[in-house]
Amino acid sequence: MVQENIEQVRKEIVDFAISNEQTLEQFRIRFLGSKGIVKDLFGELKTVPNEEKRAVGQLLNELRQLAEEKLATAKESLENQQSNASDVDVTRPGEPIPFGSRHPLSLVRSEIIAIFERIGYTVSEGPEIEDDWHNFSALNFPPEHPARDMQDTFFIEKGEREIALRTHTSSVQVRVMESSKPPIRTISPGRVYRNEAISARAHCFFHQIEGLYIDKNVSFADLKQTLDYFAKSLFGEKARIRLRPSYFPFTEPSAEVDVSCTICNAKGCNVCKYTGWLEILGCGMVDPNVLAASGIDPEEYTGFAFGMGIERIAQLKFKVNDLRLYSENDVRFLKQFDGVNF
Ligand code: 2NM
Repeated sequence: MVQENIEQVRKEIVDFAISNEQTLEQFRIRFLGSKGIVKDLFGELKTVPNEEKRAVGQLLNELRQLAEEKLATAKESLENQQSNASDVDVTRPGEPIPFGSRHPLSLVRSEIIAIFERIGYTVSEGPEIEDDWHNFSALNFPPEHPARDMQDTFFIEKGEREIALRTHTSSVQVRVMESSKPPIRTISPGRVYRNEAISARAHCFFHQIEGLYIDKNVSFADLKQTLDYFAKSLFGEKARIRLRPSYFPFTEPSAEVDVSCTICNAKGCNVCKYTGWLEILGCGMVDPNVLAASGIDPEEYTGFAFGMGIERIAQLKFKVNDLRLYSENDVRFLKQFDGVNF
């Protein structure tokens, strides 16, 4: 019976294992060749009674299709195996992933923090969005001080509750004084905001580190000694400092601090404008009003504070002449700090 033969051949086609080019060709010849089984079966169609021809013909067509599909699929998968084998070396090591480098401001911040940690300072941080109390009032800024103007400060809310982007990290130190008892030795690194037009020498945000030391009998001499230690640690043993009288609302007396020019060793060059000195920070004895506002008794305690711009220090260390470079993320700038470490 042709029908029985067809069923047997169908099984044979399904079970036939094609594993390489030889078996592929054997399969083709056996089932689909000009003298192959499928052709033979078609030849037997004439022996089938007329009323069954149609049904048997249909079965034969399906059988041929099955064989053709199996041949095509096997051929394709063999070809894929070959191209994989020739093009891809699975043992080849991967492409190396390029490492980034640390940002110069991050490098300088880490170095400054490490210098103060060696003499017992801890790091404190606080919010960038501040209220008027912590950014201005507690720091002895009078109500009409120009820094409280929209022109200098980015205000978020005006009126009853004044909320602004902090203009210095002294606001963090007010929070530390409010929440802890002396002795206090802390440095506060962070981003601060000023409403200024962006240029090579000014930006609407920059980074500060401010320091605060409060205890019984803290003196101006302690401040000078601390800053001298700091300047020598940062710029080398040859570095010297000098203090010039200045004014800040939150300190009295106040001073600006210069370091001997690290470029020309104080002989005079265009970086120090032939003065031999570079300005690096501001400082002073914390005003008794600030201590009192933050809940510390100025009769019992005294303290000093100082503040510096990280961009300014990085500019001196790395000779960066345009502030905008720090925030443009140009890899040609950033990759110059690859491998720099403190
Ligand atoms: C400076 C200069 C002088 C300063 C003052 C305080 C606080 F909170 F104690 F009042 N923190 N930082 C200070 C003093 C900052 O930056 C140029």
